[in-house]
Amino acid sequence: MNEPHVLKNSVDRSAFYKELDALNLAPLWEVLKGLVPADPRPTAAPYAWQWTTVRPQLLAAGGSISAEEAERRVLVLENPKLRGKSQITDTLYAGLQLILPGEVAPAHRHTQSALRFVLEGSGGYTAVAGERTTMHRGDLILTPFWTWHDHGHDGTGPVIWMDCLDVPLVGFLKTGFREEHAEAAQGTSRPEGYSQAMYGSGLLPVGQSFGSLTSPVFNYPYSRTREALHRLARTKEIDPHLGICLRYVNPANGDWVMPTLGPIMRLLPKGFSTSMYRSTDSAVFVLVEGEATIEVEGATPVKLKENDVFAMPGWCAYRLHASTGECVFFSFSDRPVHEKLGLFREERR
Ligand code: GTQ
Repeated sequence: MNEPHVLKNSVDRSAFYKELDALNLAPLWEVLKGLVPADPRPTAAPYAWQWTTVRPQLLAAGGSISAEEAERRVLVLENPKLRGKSQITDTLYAGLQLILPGEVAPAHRHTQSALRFVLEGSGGYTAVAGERTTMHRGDLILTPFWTWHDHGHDGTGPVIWMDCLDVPLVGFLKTGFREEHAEAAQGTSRPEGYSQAMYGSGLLPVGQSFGSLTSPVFNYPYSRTREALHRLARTKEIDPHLGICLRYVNPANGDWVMPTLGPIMRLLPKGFSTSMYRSTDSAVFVLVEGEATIEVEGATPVKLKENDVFAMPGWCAYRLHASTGECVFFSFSDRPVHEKLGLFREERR
């Protein structure tokens, strides 16, 4: 039999650690519990941005730089615990973009996927991969990764939307590529409404096969979303943790609309409070209609009004409350990635 092992110097390891350090080596046992934590520890904090505070600053940006010069005239929503990183949560980017009448935000494409959720105005449009779509408040517009997109405005008054991108994730993977289009506004090859009619009407063209990663529909109009939610509010059993909660879908395969970003719309009836809930994905909420309260466990409840934005880090327990009338929340998160990697977990209390 072998002799049992005896430690030579277990008291003062510092000289040994210095030797390791000079060789670009590090002892795992000093960091193991942080590397492989018992549960997720987001750096981001829960945080609310009020529309009435942010909107005037965005309009001020409109007076100080053109959309052409800025390329994208956006105020980035920076999580207070992640300042300088252009992150609203540990994994998500969000910003508020302004476009004014007659302006064009020039065409480009990048490997980051983007969603736009329209907050104000009419007459704004986005052109995506050769088709233009007009923006109305509450519409969800997709610009799938590596598709040409430019934004413009043929109407009157400011048009404002929230940009939702997977910038931190693509940055982490070091897979960012971008290109500028030769023209500021890309040409269109299909009439407005083409994709909606072809793919977004409960019908699909016979004999056409689809790539599985992104939805062939790129505008999900609020008029339809709202109609669905309100109809269900009259008949559907309400999930105690989620309310009446629907995800936007790729009609070709039933999956999320994009590989990295999962948008959701939900309605809470008047006075309804959800039970405490948490999930691994981090999310950004926008209150679309009504007045609401978000209560994150251990924190003072925050009141939200229309167009207020709330950053919800992953694995934070929270409840939503429809304070006065019924309320509608848009949210997006990185849940599709968690699901694809087998990492998604939720806890319903
Ligand atoms: O509209 O293409 O907020 O590329 C950040 C990066 C918007 C856009 C952002 C972008 C865009």
